[in-house]
Amino acid sequence: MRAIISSHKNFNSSKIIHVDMDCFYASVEIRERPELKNKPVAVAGSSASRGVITTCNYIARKFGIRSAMPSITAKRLCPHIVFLPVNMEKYRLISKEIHKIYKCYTKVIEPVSLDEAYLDVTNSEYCQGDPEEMARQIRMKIHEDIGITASAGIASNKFLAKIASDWNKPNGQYSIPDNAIKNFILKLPVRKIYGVGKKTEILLKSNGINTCQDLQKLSKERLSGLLGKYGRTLYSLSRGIDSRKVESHKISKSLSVEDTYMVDLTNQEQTLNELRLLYLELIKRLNMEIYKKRIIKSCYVKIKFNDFKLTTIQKSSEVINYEIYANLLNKSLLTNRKSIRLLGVGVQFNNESISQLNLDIS
Ligand code: TTP
Ligand code: MG
Repeated sequence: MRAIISSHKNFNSSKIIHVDMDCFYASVEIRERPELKNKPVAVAGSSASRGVITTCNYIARKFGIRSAMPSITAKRLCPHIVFLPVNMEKYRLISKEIHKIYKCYTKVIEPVSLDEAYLDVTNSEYCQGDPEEMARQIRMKIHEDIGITASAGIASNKFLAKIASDWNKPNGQYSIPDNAIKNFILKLPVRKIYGVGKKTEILLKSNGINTCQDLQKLSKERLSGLLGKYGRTLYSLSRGIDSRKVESHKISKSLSVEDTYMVDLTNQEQTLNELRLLYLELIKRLNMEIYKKRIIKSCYVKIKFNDFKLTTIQKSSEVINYEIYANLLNKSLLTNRKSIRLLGVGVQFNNESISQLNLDIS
């Protein structure tokens, strides 16, 4: 008998689930080393010069340890912390396995990163169309089949679903039914809204705006005056309105690889060596199935200096090779003599046409 897809009583229009693994890289590593389950664990860069923490388990978080913190700081906060190296290949494989679970519930899946995805289950017949039950089952399957925990958020749009998945973390889920949006949104701090970074938060706070309730008091025009085009987006988001669709075939505009160094890079030879490592990783990723048919439009190098000044230099090119990146880097080093904290290499894609990628691994 065909199950009836109800417009579920709590979600009248769309039903979106946002799923996010708990301390993803750390959970994967601990899964293979259960003796570490009750110890503080951090996953950090693989070499001494890359000692920045990617993530840590929730025991380590109690000591104040966070992503992007230098390992040395973490060691000071928690001397008995266990460091484990990053293994991207492994995380990619596990991410694929997790996606197989999602596919049992819907075809409309938008991956955001290896550990995060939006699922549009509006037309899904499973669990009598109950998105909360679907989220519970998905989380249970991830736990049983993969051996890690995930959190989920359920709402009628992406913005609220994402906020909800963070609400009962770790290993929890939270729903924002349509009739609860109005109250839920009022107390939400502006920093929780996507697109509001540090600078925007400071600007809003200096205008006495701390929560969505404060934002709701401003007209569209006033918000546009403060923040340009994004002001109009904020006008909607602060009312819990978000019309972005879950896009299962979203085409990325760029791909990049970067690293933050615990010890700044100070000489050209060392910097070029690190650049080569990043370049090789970029090539590896470009060879993945999803990028193989993309045409490159330009190559770029991103540098953050030790005074936190950020610069990006790019060159139009349909081919990519190490020399292009080395030249871009050297050009930037001619005008900047400061030491380097972060280095990144990337490509921008031509989104109009998709054909064979031209790679040169020299
Ligand atoms: P997140 O989902 O932001 O973090 P998390 O899964 O580790 O923890 P949470 O329980 O809060 O969701 O990121 C997913 C993975 O991305 C994370 O496991 C490691 C990686 N990552 C970095 O490499 N650097 C970073 O600065 C962050 C934030 C994440
Ligand atoms: Mg996560």
